[in-house]
Amino acid sequence: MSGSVILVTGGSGLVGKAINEIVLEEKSKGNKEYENENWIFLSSKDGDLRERTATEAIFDKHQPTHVIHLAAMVGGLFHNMEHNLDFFRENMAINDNVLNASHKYDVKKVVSCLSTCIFPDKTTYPIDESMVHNGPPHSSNYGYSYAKRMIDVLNRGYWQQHGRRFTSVVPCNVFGPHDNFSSTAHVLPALVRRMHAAMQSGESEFVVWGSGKPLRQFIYSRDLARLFVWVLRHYDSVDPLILSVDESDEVSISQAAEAIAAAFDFQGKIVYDTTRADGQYKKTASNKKLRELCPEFTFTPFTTAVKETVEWFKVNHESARL
Ligand code: NAP
Ligand code: GFB
Repeated sequence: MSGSVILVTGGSGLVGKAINEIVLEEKSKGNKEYENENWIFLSSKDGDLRERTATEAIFDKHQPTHVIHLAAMVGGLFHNMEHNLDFFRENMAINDNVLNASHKYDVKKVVSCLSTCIFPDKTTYPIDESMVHNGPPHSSNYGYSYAKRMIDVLNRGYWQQHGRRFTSVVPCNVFGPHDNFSSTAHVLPALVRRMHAAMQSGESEFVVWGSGKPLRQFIYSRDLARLFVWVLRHYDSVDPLILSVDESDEVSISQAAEAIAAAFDFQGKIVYDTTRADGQYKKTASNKKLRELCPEFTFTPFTTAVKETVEWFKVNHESARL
């Protein structure tokens, strides 16, 4: 897309950093697809996207032709449970401002981000793209879920009323380098941070919260980044597209904890604190539509991705988001 200006909101986060790395790698390899493309990765320091004037100032400054919209208030189960109102209001404001500015500044295409955790809690499996609005989400994260669902509503409105090509992708749980490893984190980065500390202090026992029984599909941030770039270039439907590993790649929280323990070579005992919530038991999503569109795509094996993330954390933990 020579001459394009691609604005990535949330460009300093887990997914944004992965896209940045992929773009730099492809440009350094001389990949012609990236020739004369200007990629701009934003953080909140560039402007608070909850504010309409700050949002429009960013669009006025950069005049983007394309937008990958990642910026959001994001967090794991426990952070969602305690802040559903904030998750709803902040994400509603960010999403309305970014899509309105994209329309106002005549952006050719926007790819926004939903999540497989926003689907109805009572559902049949596997979940597919047609089910986004088929019932209430899980109670633990209704704020985030409803705000994300409104992206799809806005996209359909901008298409019907203005012919705008605004679409969305639906990743499963994402992990990798540059993640948020703090107390508001998702399970994998939280376990990485806590396991690293346990190794440092020579603990013989490691506590995983909940029963360890819930099931999750985890996608490596670098794989998601590649898929995001493909969607930006080649996917032209307004309908959301699930970007997830296969149903057969689904693992339990216990298996995920074991993989992290193996990556750290932790020899102690893993125990479970069942006084902590489990959240959704499963949210198994089908990637059938993606597989039909990108039959050649290969995902990084889960244990390989965990090992790379753990190695990154060991080297960068002092500058990581803790
Ligand atoms: P993240 O690491 O928490 O990064 C969030 C990004 O949004 C950061 O760049 C942050 O900027 C920016 N941001 C937050 N509030 C902002 C505001 N008010 N104004 C401007 N920028 C703001 O999140 P992530 O995991 O990369 O998630 C990226 C997208 O993927 C989100 O839309 C999320 O909903 C979606 N998603 C994530 C997962 C997952 O498991 N992580 C799963 C499915 C979907 P600062 O760095 O300056 O704070
Ligand atoms: O990634 P996570 O926090 O959120 O995973 P969800 C929660 C599961 O991991 C629960 C267990 O079963 C927890 O009991 N777990 C075990 C832990 N140890 C820990 C730990 O130290 N920290 C955390 N956080 N969990 C989120 C949604 O659901 O999925 C968000 O709430 C978001 O909105 C995200 O969309 C992708 O996968 O349950």
